[in-house]
Amino acid sequence: MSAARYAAVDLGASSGRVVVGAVGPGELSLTEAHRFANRPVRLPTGLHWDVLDLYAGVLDGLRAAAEAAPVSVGVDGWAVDYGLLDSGGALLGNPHHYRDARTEGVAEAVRDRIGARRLYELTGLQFLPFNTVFQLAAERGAALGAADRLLLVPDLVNHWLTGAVGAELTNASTTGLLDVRTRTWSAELAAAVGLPLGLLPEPHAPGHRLGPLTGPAAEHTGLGAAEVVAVASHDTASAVVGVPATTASFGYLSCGTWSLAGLELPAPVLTDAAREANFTNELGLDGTTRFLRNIAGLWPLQESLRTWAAAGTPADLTALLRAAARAEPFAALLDLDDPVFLPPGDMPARIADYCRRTGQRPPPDRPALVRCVLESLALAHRAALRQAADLAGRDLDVVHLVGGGAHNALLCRLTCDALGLPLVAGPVEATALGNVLVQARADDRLGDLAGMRRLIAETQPLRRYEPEGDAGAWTAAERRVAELREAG
Ligand code: ADP
Ligand code: LRH
Repeated sequence: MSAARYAAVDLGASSGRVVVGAVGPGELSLTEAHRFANRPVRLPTGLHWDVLDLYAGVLDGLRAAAEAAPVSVGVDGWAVDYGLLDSGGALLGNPHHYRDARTEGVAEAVRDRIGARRLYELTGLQFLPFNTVFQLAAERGAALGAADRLLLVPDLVNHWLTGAVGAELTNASTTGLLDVRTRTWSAELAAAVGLPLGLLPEPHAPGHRLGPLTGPAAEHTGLGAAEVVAVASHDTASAVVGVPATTASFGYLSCGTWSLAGLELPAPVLTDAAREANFTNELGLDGTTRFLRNIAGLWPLQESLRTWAAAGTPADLTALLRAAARAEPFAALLDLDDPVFLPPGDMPARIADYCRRTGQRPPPDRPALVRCVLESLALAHRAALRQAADLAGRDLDVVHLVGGGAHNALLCRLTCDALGLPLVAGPVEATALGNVLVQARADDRLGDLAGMRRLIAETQPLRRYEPEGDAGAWTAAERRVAELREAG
């Protein structure tokens, strides 16, 4: 059987890409057809995604992919954000960015009104101020009243490509509106934020066929013969599919703009301890649970690079990482859960302020700042994965780090040492691979999840790290971060 090709659209917070995956017996390869920047826009109404520009990137990418004659197209993207459509199908305004400040205070008020315990019992989700349920409670203006449908971003793209309306389950599980046990929309929660339940479309599982590309999408891309298949449309769910695990006792770090640190489990963990530790139970492929915590990830580094570039003094990331590897270890540390690191802005200034506020010397130069961010991230990785294993009663024998962070050898080394476990870095494009493999399975080319992962492990370049260095130094650093958190 020769290889078949599938087009994967992956919309990340920092960039979007369309890749073509070729899948055959013992064969799996990816070719990038198109990559485009994802540049949020600040309007008087707040911080928005430029969703039409992103969709233009999707169409251009699919047109470039058409040459490979893909059997199908799958779309994944970041979680929680949505577009509202009126009864004629028109988009009611540009979707807000989850980093927009409009949920400040609102999220806490909704949580307190419903009760943190009840929310967790119903949804199993960690409290993040931008969960869809809180964004809806913060909706101002007329859009919600005029809306006929709410579509999460990948579902919106699927709708524009095919006309189909639906809610893919892995992404629906991030909204704070899906009942974690029944996997249907919760009428109680929708009512609690004044959302008419009818706005939420019928959920479907990954593998569901949405139909062929139609209308302008088919015309522009030349892909009228291809079908759109629902994949695990939450990018993190696709990334977890793309983890090249070969044993059952693995932890993962899906590390890009965010780091998502956790375990794959057969069922949710809904204990008080899991809630208090703010762990989430999002849905994965084949009914699995993604038991994980969000960590700030590479965002503080990304925002620092953006700040320097905007000031006319851009930095070269490769050179900077080389210098950071030689910088003084553990000079200053950050509690990356501190809300000051969430919104866009002048991150180097914020890091310096944070250090002053916590009685530490601000990083004296850029390499020191990068070292401080990466060590803090490695410590956050350690804390989250150890806590996940504890809460789930599991032992870990290996950690997989996938996503753009796998390019960052210093981060991989620090994370491996902090955890004291072997770490396998790669694939960088785990999300796109997970997307492609779910399409290939819908095309009867592949079997179970373990088989998909074996194929990735056998075909993709991976780098293995073994723990080195002084384990005691990491324990001492962990204690310092705990003290910073208590003091903050
Ligand atoms: P997202 O899907 O959230 O947009 P990605 O998985 O694409 O994120 O990861 C983006 C991050 O990967 C960047 O912020 C950067 O820190 C890191 N990265 C990408 N390429 C490199 C590289 N060549 N060296 C080091 N880090 C890299
Ligand atoms: C990563 C991600 C993450 C969500 C966040 C909004 O891209 O989807 O899983 O929590 O974006």
